[in-house]
Amino acid sequence: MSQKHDEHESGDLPEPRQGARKGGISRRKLIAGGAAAGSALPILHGLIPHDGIHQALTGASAAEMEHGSSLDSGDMADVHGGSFGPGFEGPDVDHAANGFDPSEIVRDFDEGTTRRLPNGRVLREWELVAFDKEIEVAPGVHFPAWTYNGRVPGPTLRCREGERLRVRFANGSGHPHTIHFHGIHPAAMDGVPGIGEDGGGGVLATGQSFTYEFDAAPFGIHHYHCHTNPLAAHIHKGLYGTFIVDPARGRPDADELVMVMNGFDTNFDGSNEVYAVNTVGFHYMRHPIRVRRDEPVRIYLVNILEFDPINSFHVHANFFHYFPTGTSLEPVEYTDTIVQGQGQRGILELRFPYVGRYMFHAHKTEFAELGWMGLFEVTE
Ligand SMILES: [Cu+2]
Repeated sequence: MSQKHDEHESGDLPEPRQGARKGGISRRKLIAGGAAAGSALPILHGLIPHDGIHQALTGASAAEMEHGSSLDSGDMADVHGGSFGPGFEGPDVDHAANGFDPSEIVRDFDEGTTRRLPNGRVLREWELVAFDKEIEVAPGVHFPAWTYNGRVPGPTLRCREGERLRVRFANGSGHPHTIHFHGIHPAAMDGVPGIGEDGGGGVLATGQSFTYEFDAAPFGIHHYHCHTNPLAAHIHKGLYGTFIVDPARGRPDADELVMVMNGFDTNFDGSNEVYAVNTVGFHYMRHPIRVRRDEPVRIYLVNILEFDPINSFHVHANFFHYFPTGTSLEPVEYTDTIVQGQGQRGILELRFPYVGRYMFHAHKTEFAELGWMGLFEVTE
């Protein structure tokens, strides 16, 4: 699927080659180095520059190039012999230093604060602050992120159809940013450079702030992200989050989860080295998502992945009902795999009839092997 590396889409493992620049490590080289499921973490740890942007800017040292090359030939056996257990028992990322934990993000819905307006409508308010922060996206792999409220993805904003919404945004980052919401709203509230500056909106320089205000419509699962140019950089650095508008009459009770499919170009070569749900590669392999047998589970799924045209979601040993964009209460598909382009999202509803551990992952094998896989742990 990669647009940039189609010469390698042969089905065979490609020959190791030098990366595009600087650190000399491409994701294809990661795959060639034997990033099978069980060995991917050590491979990632060994190959990706640990010091993020600083190292990428100065270039990798000769010793690190040697380190990377030495892995190319030595791990082919892992491609054929990998298992899911080994590789997930070593050091974890430092969630405390990150300031967020994907095991909490997956069930963290931010409903803001509400009050009743004189006309009877509910006014719902949030405060978002953009700031720069280094985060650890796989054990030992650091990334110089730009964040909303210090986390990637940003908070999952949740409201109800018909409410009035007010989002006060302050830009504390060293770069200009906006918040562009998906949904229906006036142009001045669209968070796009060159539109809305007359009213104090549009692109916001460091230290500036703006309050976005609009109605919650339509109901469904949407998202928000920075819309400053260059857009790929501003999105993939981490400025995005999920925006859920519940239908006025609500949805049936369920164990609700939010999953943002994302990735990170840790060596700035224009392609991702780490893929994930909710930022940390392989997190839910180390920390399975616990759900109850026969209880309804609802997954709010968003694809914000940059640089790759398509992402996908597959669950093992089960099927789900799929509601694209969540804008209908009737599912359109009963399946075990869906694909989403960037910006697409949808709601998945399912039950697990049997206890046990069940994988979920991108059905793009390369993404799965570079971090986008996890487990549901179904208990009584
Ligand atoms: Cu931005």
